[in-house]
Amino acid sequence: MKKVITYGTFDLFHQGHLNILTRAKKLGDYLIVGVTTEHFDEMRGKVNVIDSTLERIENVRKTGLADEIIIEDHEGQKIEDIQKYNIDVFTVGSDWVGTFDYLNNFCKVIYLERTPDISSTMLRKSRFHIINLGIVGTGRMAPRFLEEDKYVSGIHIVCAYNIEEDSGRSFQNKYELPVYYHDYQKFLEHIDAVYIASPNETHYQYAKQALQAGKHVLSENPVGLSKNDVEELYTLAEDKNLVLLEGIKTAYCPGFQQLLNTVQGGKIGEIKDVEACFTRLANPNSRERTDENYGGAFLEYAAYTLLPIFKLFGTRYKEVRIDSILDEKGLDVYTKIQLIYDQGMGTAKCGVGVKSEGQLVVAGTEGYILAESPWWLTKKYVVRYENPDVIEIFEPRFQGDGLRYEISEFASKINGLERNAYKLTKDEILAMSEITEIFMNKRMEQKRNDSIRGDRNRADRC
Ligand code: C2G
Repeated sequence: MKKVITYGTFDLFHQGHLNILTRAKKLGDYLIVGVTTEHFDEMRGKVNVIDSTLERIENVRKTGLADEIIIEDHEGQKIEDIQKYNIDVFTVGSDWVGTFDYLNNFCKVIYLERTPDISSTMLRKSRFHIINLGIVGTGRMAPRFLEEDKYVSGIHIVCAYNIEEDSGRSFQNKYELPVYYHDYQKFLEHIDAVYIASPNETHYQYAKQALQAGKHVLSENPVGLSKNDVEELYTLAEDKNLVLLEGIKTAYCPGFQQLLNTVQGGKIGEIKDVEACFTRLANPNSRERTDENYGGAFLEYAAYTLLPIFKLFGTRYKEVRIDSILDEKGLDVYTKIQLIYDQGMGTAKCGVGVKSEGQLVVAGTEGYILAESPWWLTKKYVVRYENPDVIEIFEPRFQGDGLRYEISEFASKINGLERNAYKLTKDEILAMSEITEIFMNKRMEQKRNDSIRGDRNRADRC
């Protein structure tokens, strides 16, 4: 009996898929079809497959052409399968010519003519219209966004906006993307959605204008500096049926979701303490170290460190205490936020001029979870117990620099595929903005005191 094997995602099953399976079947007596898992597709850069693995398997089954259907979930599996199933022929479409020649060492490789003018990508595009997106701010985040966006189909970056013409122009030259200066409304007219990566204090205004103009918003954190402002933006988005997503990347990373599930599954008993730390020694000339009003450690990293605390203890804390170490300009180089709950406590530490161990520790009554730096991408975490010899290691999937998960969530929400906001809830964002407001008020008060003290010193000298 001649055995044939072929593989595919088979998303939005179409004529091209049917043709290849029909032809593959004719190459032998027994056809095995490998259908990819979401995990495997993500590993190879296909992030927004629409149909679930089960739906895709069902569609292959319904053709009646496969004698056996298997799951493909890891790199290197093809060789294993060929040997395990005693395969004579491996076949795949002509879009892969050359790629699988190495399998000739194990069986015969045949590339079949690909059906022209049809593909899952085309169908995805016709089902969901392409989202034309504009980037606000052409600083450090914009190039990263351009790079990671390539892995999310359905979002097309069409232009950028920068109030500063010089930096806009150099971005335009490098990335060949039209950049609008000065006229934000004109920029908005060309797009369906914005990604806001401008300085902290400008997020709110840009987001508000975009929402008022009927555009979806993905904003770097914090989207507003007071609870009222953030609430206003959410209400505006809800009223207009628009997506407003805050760019706290950790929330969308698959590993972070898995870590939360591990804790919530009860592995370490009842959670009593969550401690998260994120520090980076920023360049002394950087915005974080020089902008006296909107720089500093809190505005840079507090949201990331508060996230696991809110996720695990909720947003109804009893007390909050914020302490900062300030530099000579009054900027917080290191900030510690302590939250007291009925059931436990949380500490969030962040720094831009003080270095510490960047880790997340979740302490429970039966053990603890440790995620080492960069825990905010959550590529790995361990569960440990009283017995030091027992260590469970988790290494979740992770691709690129994490931004693609956030972009993919944004696209899914706009397309109505992902309605549930459990990864980052409005409640959590509002609780963060409440703490941001306390911090900003403290900063303002300290500035007032400093200036009164300065005036007095000057008066004393006179
Ligand atoms: N195909 C085709 N004609 C099309 C579209 C797809 O012949 N118009 C073929 C592909 O060449 C592939 C199969 O249909 O052989 C499944 O295509 P996809 O679902 O796009 O899966 P793909 O990413 O090609 O997976 O391990 C996975 C395999 O390597 C291929």
